[in-house]
Formats: sequence, structure tokens, C-alpha cells
Amino acid sequence: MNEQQLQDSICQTLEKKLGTTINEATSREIYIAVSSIVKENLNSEWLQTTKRYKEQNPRTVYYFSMEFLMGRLLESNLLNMHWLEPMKAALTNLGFVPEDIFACEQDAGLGNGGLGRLAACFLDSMASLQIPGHGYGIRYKYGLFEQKIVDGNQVELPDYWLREPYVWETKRPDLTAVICFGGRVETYEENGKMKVSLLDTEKVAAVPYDVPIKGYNNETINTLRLWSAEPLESEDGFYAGDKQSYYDHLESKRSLERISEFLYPDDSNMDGKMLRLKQQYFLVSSGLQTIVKLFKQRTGHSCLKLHEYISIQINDTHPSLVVPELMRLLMDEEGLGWDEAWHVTTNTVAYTNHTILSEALEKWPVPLFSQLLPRIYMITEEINERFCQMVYHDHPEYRSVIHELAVISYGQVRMAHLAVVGSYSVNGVAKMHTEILKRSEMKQFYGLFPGKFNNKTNGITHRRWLMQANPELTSLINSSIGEEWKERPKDLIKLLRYSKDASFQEKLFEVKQFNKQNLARYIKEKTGLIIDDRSIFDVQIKRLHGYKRQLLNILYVINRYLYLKDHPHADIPARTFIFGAKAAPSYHFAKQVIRLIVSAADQINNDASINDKIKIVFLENYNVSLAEMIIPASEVSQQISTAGKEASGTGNMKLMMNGALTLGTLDGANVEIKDMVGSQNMFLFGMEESEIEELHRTGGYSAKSLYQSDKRLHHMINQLHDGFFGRDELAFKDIYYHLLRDNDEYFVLKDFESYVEAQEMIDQTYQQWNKWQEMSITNIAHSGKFSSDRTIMQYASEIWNISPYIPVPAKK
Ligand code: 26V
Repeated sequence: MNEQQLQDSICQTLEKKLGTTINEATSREIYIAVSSIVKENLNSEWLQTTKRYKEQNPRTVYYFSMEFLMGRLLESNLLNMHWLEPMKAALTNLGFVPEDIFACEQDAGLGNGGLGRLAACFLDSMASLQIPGHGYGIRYKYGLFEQKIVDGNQVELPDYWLREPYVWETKRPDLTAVICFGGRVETYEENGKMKVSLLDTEKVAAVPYDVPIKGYNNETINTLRLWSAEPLESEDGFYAGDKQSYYDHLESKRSLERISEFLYPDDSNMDGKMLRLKQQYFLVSSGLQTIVKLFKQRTGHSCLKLHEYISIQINDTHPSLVVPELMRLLMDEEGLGWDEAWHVTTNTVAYTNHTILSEALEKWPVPLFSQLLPRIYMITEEINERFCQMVYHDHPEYRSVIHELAVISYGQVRMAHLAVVGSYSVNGVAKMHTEILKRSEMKQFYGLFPGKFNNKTNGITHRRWLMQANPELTSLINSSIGEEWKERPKDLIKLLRYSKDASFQEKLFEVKQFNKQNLARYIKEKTGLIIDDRSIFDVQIKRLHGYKRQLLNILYVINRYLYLKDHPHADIPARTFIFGAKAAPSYHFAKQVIRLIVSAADQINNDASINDKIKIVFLENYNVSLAEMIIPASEVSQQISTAGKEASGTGNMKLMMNGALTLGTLDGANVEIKDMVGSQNMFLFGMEESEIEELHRTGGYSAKSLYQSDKRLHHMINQLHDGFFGRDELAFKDIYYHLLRDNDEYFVLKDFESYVEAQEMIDQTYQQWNKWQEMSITNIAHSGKFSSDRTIMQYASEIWNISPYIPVPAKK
């Protein structure tokens, strides 16, 4: 549709659907009109794709994830439909600011951070590459909490994102699945075969809500299917008992609905909560039941061939119950024998690992697990038994460590072991991370199953993170190297030709200034703070976690402040330190770091004696939409995790693609960024992973002695304790103890010196204008490798054995 047609269509929809006119409509009403036009248009293509999948029955992948951090969908849908420019023009003609209309959409914040956003980028890439691939997740009523800072502290508010109807979803009650919890297992014989039945279970309906996932520049629309827990219809009628049991009835209905009520907001600590395990089984069982049913309908084959048509990729261990649940369906419902079912299962499931932090590894206490899922527990026990037998007989060299490898051990079910044993592929998310898995965390499993292990370095969709978030940079790129890079992001490398080109550098600078001014305006609106758009925009945006070391960043800022107080005329460029981070609600240390950042901001921003050389901004409620505004405006990208701890990182890629220079450690995908751009085009610092390992091995690190011998550190840390930056003296005592009494687990003090040096390099380089622009262009040019299109092509060819669909050209 062109501009004029869109305009007419908006006016018509307002009148017909919303009973209003263009002159009276609110922004929200315009948003509803526009998105319904888009949704309606998607629906017919969606049907076509589904029809094609039905007819051709291609190999299909299902991406199972407890999290999909989608953000907003109107603008990305418009972009992928090629409607973005005409729609912006139509809205402008009608007297609206397109950005204000897009902002009426609630972020779908159904994820915690990197893992959930990765799932969203993958959906965009699968559709854009025309790979038959669908996402299966949970339709949480409440997404990740909304963060407010009150009196310097993080406060969490519920994110009731479904308050207004969600335009993108279609409820599919016809596809409802029934999920059974608890109960008891009875075995009996039938025709000489052992049969199992599960009795007295508590049942809940799983109702899917489908969201279309539109590919860029093609006709493919895949599906994100989100499951919602609802009471079973048959049990939902009026309850004809006495008053008490009527309320009991309502109560139990409510408790069933709680399964999909909220997303667990803690991605740093494994908390053995029954409800979380219920959520996991709920996702896995509804998803698998649907897949098996559809497979039989479409192919008419027995499930013995399921793995020939289907792969299931599990996003971390959270959905690893797919292994015993698929076994259950194949054996108890489809009548396969153990060996047949095992063959199918272990050729269907593939597992991606996203963390090696031991606190985050999922383990469930046996009593909880077996009570909630008795049949699944029986099967898991059998998987464990057979696996241990296999190791004992076939790998005598591992006999002494069987208890370390077992799926069930020390009274716990270890989900990572279940996932490795029950899958045909195990992948890490960056080269370094995969090497650590093979070399240490999963060393013995690697010894047993070397062929299963592989690497798939993460990626990000350049459509959302460059084309949509940064249209100005996109136009600049188009005008110099053409537009092929949009479909072949590696073509961005052609920009290298312009790295020293004065006119290109000038234009790039202007684009950055434009985006910085835009962010500065937002900051002023939200916080009242006025920031200098000529200062360096230095950004650290990610979940707050000890290993990500926001503490190192803020301690450095405090150090820079103390230096400026002593040297008010020092010739260093002005810097704006921008933070965005949510802490898990129960993570006290992380919350204290937020308080420290906010307190330091309070004091430093208001100290006129340093001549506005430092500003600190803590942006509340960091989420996908905020990221889309911050990233194009960033100049320094802080990726400063303790080496060996950040599996990959993806913010590093988004920032690089938008021309920010990385200040980072050799960790996760930073290593691969370095491989592309070279260390001369980043600011690397800190210990390497091998050095840290060595320190751990020898116990050769004492934070206390560093503190005692380094005057600067001494001074700064004492101030944490003495209440210099807080309202009371005890405000930062946890941080103080973390650093000194607990020996600085993440080597913040150890890496401090080297970090300061890298920061000084940044100050110097920024003053060499041309050099900075050249480095920035070099980074953008090499960022094509980090498009999730590359990542998805690798999953497709090396794990899923799926090739992209190539449409037959229509006959003329
Ligand atoms: C962990 C847990 C622990 C148990 C309770 C609930 C919960 C929810 C989420 C998580 C996720 C932790 C793992 C994670 O987010 N890893 C991140 O994955 C990114 C994508 O691969 C990667 O870029 C980051 O480096 C990695 O930290």
C-alpha cells in the first residue's frame, strides 16, 4: 500500500472499528487502527504460509524457550513488510509523530535479558531466511517487572502488559491441550506389554495464542505460539455444591491459572520453586502434544519417523523436560518401545547452553520433582539408570566419576545432564564459551560424546538493531555502499573503503550527534538532567550482576571524580556515563550497586566544582524499547565482565553495529569482535581467562593486600564504608564486605589499574577526531558477522539439517 492508501485506510478503520474520527482520535486509537490494518494484512499471508507448510511438510524446527523478549512489534512488522516509510509518511500527513504512535504499544517483556532477546532475534531471522521454524513459549500475564527508583533504591512494579488487548495475538482454543500434574502411576499388563496409566491428576488447559512472525522482504510468516493456563472447560461450569465448595472451586480455578501468571525475574540464581517447575512442564507438554498430533495428521507416519521431520531446540535447560515428556508420549500414548522412543527423542532434541555460572544451573530436589511429575520422574530415573549402566560398561575409565555424571544424584535431578544425555547436539554461544564447556564444565560429557558438542556464536537481528533503531545510519550506509547489505549483512564490510574518507566521517559524526541529541532530550524529559551532547556517551546496559561488574564502572567514575576535584583544570574530555540495569528482586548485592550508582549520580551531577566534566545517568526500567534509543547514541560500549564468565553477550554486538567502540575484557563474543576488528580498534583490558584460572588454582589473590597497598583504592573503598556517597553509613556495607572480606569474587580491584589505563586511552583517542571516526566505521563494517542471520544459517545447516525455502518463481 502506498502513503495515500494507508492514510485512507487509517481513517476508515478509525470510523468503522473504533467509532471515532481522525480529528478526535487519541494516539492510542491511532495505534490500534494502524496495528489492526497491519495484522489483517499479515493474516492472509500467514494462512498461505501455513498452507504451504501443510502441503510440503518441510523439516521444521521448534524453538522451545521459557522467554521471548519481543519488545514492540508494530515498527518491526512495518519494516519487514516494506511499509515503514509510507506508514511514517501517512502518519505525519495526518498530523501525528510516528514515534509517538509506535510508543503506544506495550513492550512484550516476556524475558529477563540476553537469553530471551536472543530467542526473539532468532524468530526474526528464521522468518527472514524462510526457514520453517516456530517459537513455543508461555503467555505470562505479567512480564518482567517494571523498575522504579525510589529514594535511590530499585522498586519493582508488576508489568501488566495485557491490560489492553494485545493486537498481535490470535487465540486458538481449538488447539487446547490438557496438562496433567501430580497423581499416581499404575502399571498393568495388556497383551503381554507393560502399560502405564496416570490417575487422580490435577488437570489444566493449555490454550495457545499465536503471534505472526513476518519475514523481511518475503512471503513467509512463521508462528510464535504462547501458551496460557486456563481451567478446563468441562470443569468450568457452575458449581452446584454448597457455598463453601463453590468458593473452593473458584479458588482451585485460580490456582491453575497461576501457572502462566508471571515470568520469574531472577536469572542469576536457581530457586527450586514448585511453580517454576510447573511452568516448565506446562510449556513442554503442551508444545510436544501439539507437535506429535500435527506430525501424525500431516504425514500419516508413525512417530518412529518424527526425528526425520522435526528438530526441537531447547533454549538453556529450562525446557529440558522435553526429553522425558517426549519419551512418555511416544511410549505411553503412541505405543513405542523404550529403545525406539529413545532413538527418536535423542535424534530430535538439541540443547543450547547459555551459562556456566554454577548458581544458575538448574537442579530440582527429587521429592518435589517426583511428586509433581510422577510418571516423568519414573522415566527420568530409567534414563539415568540406563545412562549410568552404559558408562559403567562401555567407558570403564569413567567408572569412578559416574556420580558426577549422573542425571539424578545427591537427591537432585540435574537438568543440564538430562539435556546432554537426551539430545543429539549441545552447543555453546561463543567460541570461548564452547571451549570452556568442552575443557572444563562439561569435560567428561565431552569425553563421552565428543560429536555432540559444537559452537554457534550468537547474533542479533540487524533489521531491528540497525535498520529500525537507527534509520539515519541506515540511510548513510545505503548512500555509500547500496542496499545489498540488508539481505547480506556481511556486505557491510564494503564500508571499510570509507574508513578514512573525510566526508563519510563527517556524516557519521552528524548521525551520531543526531542520535545523541535525541537521547539527551529523553534524559532531560525523564530525569530533568541536562547533558552535554558533545560529551562522550559511555554506556553500560545489561542486567545487573556481580560478574558483569557494573561495580568496576562506577568505582572508576568515582575515582575520576575524586581526581577532578583535586585537578579542576585537568584536560580530559567531558563524559556522560549511562547505566541501564535491572537487579533480580532478591539479589541484595546487585541492588546495592544500583543504589551506589544513583547516590554517586546525585552527588557528582550536582557538584559544580568539576565543571560538568562528569554526568551519571541511571535510566530507569531498561528494556528493549529503551535499548533501541540508547544504542544508536552510544560511543563507548562497556563489556567488562570477569573473563570466562559472560557466555557471549549480545549487547556488545548491537553497540558495535551502531558504531560504538568496545571497552572490554577478552570474554565471550568480545573475543570474536577482536578477531574481526583487531585489538587496535577496541579498548581491551584486564586479566585473561587463563590468568584468572591460574589465580583460582593457586589461591594467589588477596583483595585486602591490594587495598592496603594501593592508596587510590584504599581511599575509594573507605568512602564506601564511611557513607560518603550514601545517605547513611551502612548503605554500602555489602559491597565493602564483598570486596574485602569475601576477597572480591569478580576481580574488580585486581583489574582496576588496567581498566583505568584503558579509560585513559579512550580519552586520548576521542580527542583524535579522525581516528575515532575511522575506528567506529571499522567496527560497523565488521559487524555483519554478528547478524543472527549468520547464526541461524549455522544452526540450520549444522544442527537442524534444514535449508531455507526457495520459492518457485510464478509462471508468467
Ligand atoms: C537463568 C535462570 C536460572 C534459574 C531461574 C530462572 C532463570 C532464568 C534465566 C536464566 C538465564 C541465564 C542464562 C543467560 O541469560 N545467559 C545469557 O545468554 C545470552 C544469550 O546466549 C548470552 O549472550 C549471555 O552472555 C548469557 O549470560
